[in-house]
Amino acid sequence: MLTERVAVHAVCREASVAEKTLYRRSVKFTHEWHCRSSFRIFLKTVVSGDVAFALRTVEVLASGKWVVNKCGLSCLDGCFFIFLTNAGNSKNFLRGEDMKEQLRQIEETAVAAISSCTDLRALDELRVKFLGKKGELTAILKQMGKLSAEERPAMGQLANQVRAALETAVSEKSAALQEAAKAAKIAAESIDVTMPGKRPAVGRLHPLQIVENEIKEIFLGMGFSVADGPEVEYDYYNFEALNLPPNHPARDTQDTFYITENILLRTQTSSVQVHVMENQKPPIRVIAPGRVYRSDAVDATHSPLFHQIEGLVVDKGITMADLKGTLELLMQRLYGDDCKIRLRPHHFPFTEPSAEVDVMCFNCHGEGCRVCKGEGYIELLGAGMVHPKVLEGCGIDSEVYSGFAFGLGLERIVMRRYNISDMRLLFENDMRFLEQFR
Ligand code: 2U9
Repeated sequence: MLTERVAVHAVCREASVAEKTLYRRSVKFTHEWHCRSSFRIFLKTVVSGDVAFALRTVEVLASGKWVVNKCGLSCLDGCFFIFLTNAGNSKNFLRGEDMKEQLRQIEETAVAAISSCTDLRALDELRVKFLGKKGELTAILKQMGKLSAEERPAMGQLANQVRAALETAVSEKSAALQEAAKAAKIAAESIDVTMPGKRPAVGRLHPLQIVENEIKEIFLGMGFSVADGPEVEYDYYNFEALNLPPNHPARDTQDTFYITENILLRTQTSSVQVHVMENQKPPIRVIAPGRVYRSDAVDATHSPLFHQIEGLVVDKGITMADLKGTLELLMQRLYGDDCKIRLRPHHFPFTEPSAEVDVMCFNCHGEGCRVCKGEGYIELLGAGMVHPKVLEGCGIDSEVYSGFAFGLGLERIVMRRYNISDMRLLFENDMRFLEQFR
């Protein structure tokens, strides 16, 4: 078929100028010019100056190698010039084949990334990256206009297929991730109802409290009340009212914690009984448990803070026999019915007569052993008949009323009962020690 010859002049600033002979009418040609860098190519009629045909796409490949191919050109007359300008972006021209390749690559990359996605946030980022308004697929579709009219329909269909494939991949992955998250949540929150319950940590009573409660119960059973009073006390109630005049050695500061000239930490709970006698007319039957303070160095048997339980009975006709009977009952309740006590004459300023009270050794029952150092008895408390001056000082007529009083150190009883050799164990709050007691 004869065709007119047309001349195509390739004007390429950097490439070798190439002139190729093309053929008219349904001209189809493929030529390769090699340029050093990517260029933009225009096909344009020279004679009429206007485009006698729609611009045809040509591909200038990133490698600088470019191809003018399969351009269905029809030209009235004149010749074609190919102007090469450095477009800087060979992507402005897209051959159908390359667009297909890009779509295929995008689908391959996206589906791989979506399927390896591990969380919903990352999945959404992928969705935006590929399918978003500024996504990679959209970017390609925006170049559809540069395709030939013949290529666009098929390319559009392919692009839609790719979009649909990616949207399906995203929605399937999203459903799978949501299902996995739900399953993980259920697993994390699931409980095995057959598991045994967690026993709540329950506290226990301190051994001092255990023995104090036991002694309180014994005296409550004898008709006593429990009295309480301040630990920071006036000198009067701690000493003077107990027939301990000023300058008495017991008042020495090496034995007592003074806060001011006449305010101190009580050295015995006797002050509580004084308050009771000031406020209550006989009969009086009280015990006064509580903390007391003495300026002692800490060692296995001494502590500046320790606990006492004192007792006081004031009524008409109270005698030493009442005192002995009460204390013997106390010890029998603590150490057994066969327990006996013995009184040894002693002196306390606040009682007359006074006695040290020994309890039969609960280990050898009076025979003598290592525990009682061969005595058969162990000293546990002091007692006596309330001194008349003390009664009078509280407004109680000592001609009408009499009374007895006693005082015991709680630590001493506890250490004996539980065979504790060091008093410090009672105050250090070591759970290994405390957890042994119920
Ligand atoms: C009043 C009158 C008299 C309380 C008594 C003792 C004997 C006694 C010590 C035992 C060990 C203190 O803890 S300890 O160091 N106590 O020996 N106490 S008579 O006499 C009183 C109490 C209050 C109004």
